[in-house]
Amino acid sequence: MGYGVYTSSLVGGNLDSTGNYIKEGIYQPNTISGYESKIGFWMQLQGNYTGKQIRYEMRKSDGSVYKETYFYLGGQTQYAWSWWTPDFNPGIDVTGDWYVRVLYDNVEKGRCFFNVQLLTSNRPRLYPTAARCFRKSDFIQQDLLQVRPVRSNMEYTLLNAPAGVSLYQDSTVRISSFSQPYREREFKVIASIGGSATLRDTMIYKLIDTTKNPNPGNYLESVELKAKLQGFWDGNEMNEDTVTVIVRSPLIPYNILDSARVVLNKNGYALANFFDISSGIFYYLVVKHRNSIETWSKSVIQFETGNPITYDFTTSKTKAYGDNMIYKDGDYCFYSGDVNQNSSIDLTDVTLVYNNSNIFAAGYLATDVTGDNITDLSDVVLTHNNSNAFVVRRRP
Ligand SMILES: [Ca+2]
Ligand SMILES: [Ca+2]
Repeated sequence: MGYGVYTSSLVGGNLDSTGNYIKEGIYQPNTISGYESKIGFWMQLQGNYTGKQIRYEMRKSDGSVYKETYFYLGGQTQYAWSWWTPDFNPGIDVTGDWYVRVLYDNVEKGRCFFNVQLLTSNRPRLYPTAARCFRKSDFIQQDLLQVRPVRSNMEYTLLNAPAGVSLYQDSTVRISSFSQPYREREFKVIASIGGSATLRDTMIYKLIDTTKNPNPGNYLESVELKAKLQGFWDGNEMNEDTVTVIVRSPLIPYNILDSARVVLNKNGYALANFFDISSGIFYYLVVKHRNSIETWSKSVIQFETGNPITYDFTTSKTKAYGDNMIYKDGDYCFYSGDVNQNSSIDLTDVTLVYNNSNIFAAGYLATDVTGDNITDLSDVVLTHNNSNAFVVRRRP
């Protein structure tokens, strides 16, 4: 499990032989700390050796067999490989002096070369004690995570964990209950050395509530959003910025059911994912931005299982509830200028922008309604125009 780049310790090496009957190769990796539970063997043979057996033996330095595995070469391929997942506790027993013996089953004269790779890592790796229980579609109530190599200063954090999942005494994942509204839910445990962005590992858990109907709904729901921000859009490109996409109930009081923070790119696109809603049910889609008027979808929408839906605000002002958008350079845009996010653009906002423009305030500020990281007269003018037009939020 986990992300990132493995550091491969290459042992063995290439063997180029034109001799008769290569029966055995001995590869001496010397001392290796194999912290991986998975050891990769990879072999390339030139010639058709379909059906031939390749056997790998891990032997201790005294010659005794420690573990062995084998596989048969498939047809029509010159390449063969095998993953071997020993059932021993990784990071302990495999450490030491040992070697790999590779046996060929009657491989004929030819040119052979192969690598045996041990995958090890310089960064901490997480191992679930109950790993087998956490595979897809399984659900257990507790798992103790172990980290190898043993490090001090480890930090454990949960990411996107649903309610009921907690970390106990740092490294024990506890799932107290799973009466969730969704059928599937993924969450992550991240272990890092002192919060390091690189010296870390991620364990992914997938919880599946098999009591819930798998179809429709209760999966990840997504919307491909297109929206433009009036001040940020110059008719050619938009200055990128973060927005919050909110999914609300279709009925009074239109409760917030889920939300996602995404970046609208220069074309006004963003993909927003939601975990706590279902397909086949109607929702309002709401977009909030630091200095735009909160804008609601014209009417309720439905998500689809398995495919993102598309919602494009830019094609018509009628895409917004109350037709609450302004046309600018080819696209309909969210009104800019609600600097204090009180759902109206008025003199208060103009004053805030004006004050910052007097000192040419630079940086990521709410008063920068054009998104160019400077608050100046252009921001004042835009906010002032929308204030004169009494722009306010429109919602059901
Ligand atoms: Ca305002
Ligand atoms: Ca500006």
